[in-house]
Amino acid sequence: MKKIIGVLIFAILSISSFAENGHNLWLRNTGNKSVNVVCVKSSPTLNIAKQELKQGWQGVDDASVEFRVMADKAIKGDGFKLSQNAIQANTESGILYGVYELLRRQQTGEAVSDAVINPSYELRLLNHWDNLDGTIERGYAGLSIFWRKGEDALVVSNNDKVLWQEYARANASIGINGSVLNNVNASPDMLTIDILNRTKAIAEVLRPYGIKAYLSIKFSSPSMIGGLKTSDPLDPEVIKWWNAKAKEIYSMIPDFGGFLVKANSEGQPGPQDFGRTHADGANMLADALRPYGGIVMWRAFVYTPSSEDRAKQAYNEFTPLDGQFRDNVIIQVKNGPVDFQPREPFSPLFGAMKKTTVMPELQITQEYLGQSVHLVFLSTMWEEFLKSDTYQEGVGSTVARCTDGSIFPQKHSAIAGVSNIGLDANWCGHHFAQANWYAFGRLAWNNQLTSGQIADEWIKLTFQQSLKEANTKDWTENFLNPVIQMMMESWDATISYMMPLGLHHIFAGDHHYGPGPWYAPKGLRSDWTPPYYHKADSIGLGFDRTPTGSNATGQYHEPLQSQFDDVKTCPEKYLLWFHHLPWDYKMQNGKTLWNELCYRYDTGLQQVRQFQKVWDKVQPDVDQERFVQVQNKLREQCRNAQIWKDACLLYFQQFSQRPIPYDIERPVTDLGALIKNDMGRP
Ligand code: GCW
Repeated sequence: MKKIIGVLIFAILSISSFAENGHNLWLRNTGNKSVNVVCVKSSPTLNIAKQELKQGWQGVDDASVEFRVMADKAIKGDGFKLSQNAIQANTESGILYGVYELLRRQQTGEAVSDAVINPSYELRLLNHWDNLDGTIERGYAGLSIFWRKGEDALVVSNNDKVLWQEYARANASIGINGSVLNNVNASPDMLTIDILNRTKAIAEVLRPYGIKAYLSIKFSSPSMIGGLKTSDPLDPEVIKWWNAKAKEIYSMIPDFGGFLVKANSEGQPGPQDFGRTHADGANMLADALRPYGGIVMWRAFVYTPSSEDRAKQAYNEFTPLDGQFRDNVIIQVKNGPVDFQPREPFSPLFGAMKKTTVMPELQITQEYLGQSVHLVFLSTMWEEFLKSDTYQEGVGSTVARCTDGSIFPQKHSAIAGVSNIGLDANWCGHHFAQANWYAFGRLAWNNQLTSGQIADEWIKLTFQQSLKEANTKDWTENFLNPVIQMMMESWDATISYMMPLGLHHIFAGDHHYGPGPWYAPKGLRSDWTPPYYHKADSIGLGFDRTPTGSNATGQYHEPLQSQFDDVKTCPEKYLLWFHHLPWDYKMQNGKTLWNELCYRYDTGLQQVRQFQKVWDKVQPDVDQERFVQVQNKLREQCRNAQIWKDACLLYFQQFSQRPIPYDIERPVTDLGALIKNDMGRP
């Protein structure tokens, strides 16, 4: 009897659960129809395009699709012209992108109408913060897929190649065409022959998918590995060394993309160590790469422990250099002026550098947004950022247009995302974190897409079991819509339970996971401690960045400057970013600042509770493996959201001396215990 029941349970389970570990990402579906591909040429890229189309075809049975690699003025860069029976592009990569677009449309039920589809940015890159020993800075999905330590560190195994190929395919399918293979806190060893050989092997796997390899370099490499006495960018020997290094790299990797540089930032060496400017440093490298078509991405993430507001420093340092950079230098700027916080206003450098190419750097890995535990769909944040109006060249000078070449004449245009990829079976640690990788690629391709559309596509590709299912009302109502809604609200929820109303950087320690508004060990530089940012006192809360404070608002173009300065017109989402306000300050809804803060924290927590309900309810439509994993993550997120709420409210209450409104659930943890346990990395 027991045996029969066992068999029965097993049978039921295997019908209802089609085990999936997430490794196939949004590329799970294969087609069931046949298609003829007409293509006169053959090449590694075109062969992949053919194979993908045949494997994924879900259109009319026995249809023919022609690939035409043929120049057309309307088609830009990697763009393509799409119709039911043909894909035309200037480049072979363009054909591949056209194939993925066609397949995505078939799978998501979007019509295939004749259209020219061009990318917003020429260079669409992932930045891996992977170290040579295989660890990943701010990585939460296992070790590196590129590097490892140990005896076989330099062996290129078959498994490596398979994984790199899967990685390349996933990237190509969303339009990503470049990968920086190592951490911006770069090891000088990156440029040694052994590592260059491995880089070459990686580049060879990425190449047919239209992806170029780039490296982060350490500015002091000439003295650290080159035996030179200095790394001064104006020293003839140093220049010679970099020229020779560039030549060596390109002899091995003819399509090498270029360098990414973190210089004079958080202790990294840079040109200022020799009394030179960022422009001197960047230009020297750019000149070395120029003969081969390489570029330099020079980061603007600079700040020192000075009396100047950290949020102002990058602008102060870089705007005077506008116009001094070579045209193959791109200044890479984080979306916000501080550091990938849950929410920041856009960095005022966007649109302000008018004679220099500027590229946005987004962070896909969730360093400050719950790492691989919290379900946070970052597309909504990036959409808000890209659509922010800088007003630098009149109304409509959005960050998107200031960076994609629509406004300023620029030789290149680019965007980068700090990768959330590791060796975990599902690549990203959290199944829903895959949506952020997907969204980054889609927005890099088209910076006008809406997050709603991206979520819709991603869910269909990632969860639907068949095309038939996608078209049913049931699946749409019971699965697609509630999950889209959950994703669309998730960023907002996280802001609410972590840092509402413009609060920022109130994390514990340096792991950046849990709350630590109190964290200020003696001797630590103050701009690395939360009190520097929240400035809670008996009067109120927030960082005064108006003219009575640091005057960071002065870095924004009118009308933003006046709008941010005036507490009545400053968007409430940035209120405490720009203002220090009394606890009894009246919000637009009539509540006091203190009460509003309490309600926001509580709302955020309630939203996560709601996400749990949404997820539990969709169980019948998800395979068991992914269902349980996401369910467990949501439970942990919920517990942690509770800790965020309790920690922040109890801590700030010491200053506000006001009760938490009585209709809100009471804290369930003691502040003393929270401080003592200082919630670490999960
Ligand atoms: O957000 C901070 C991170 C560092 C990172 C740095 C940067 C790579 O905490 O880990 O270092 O930014 O972007 O350079």
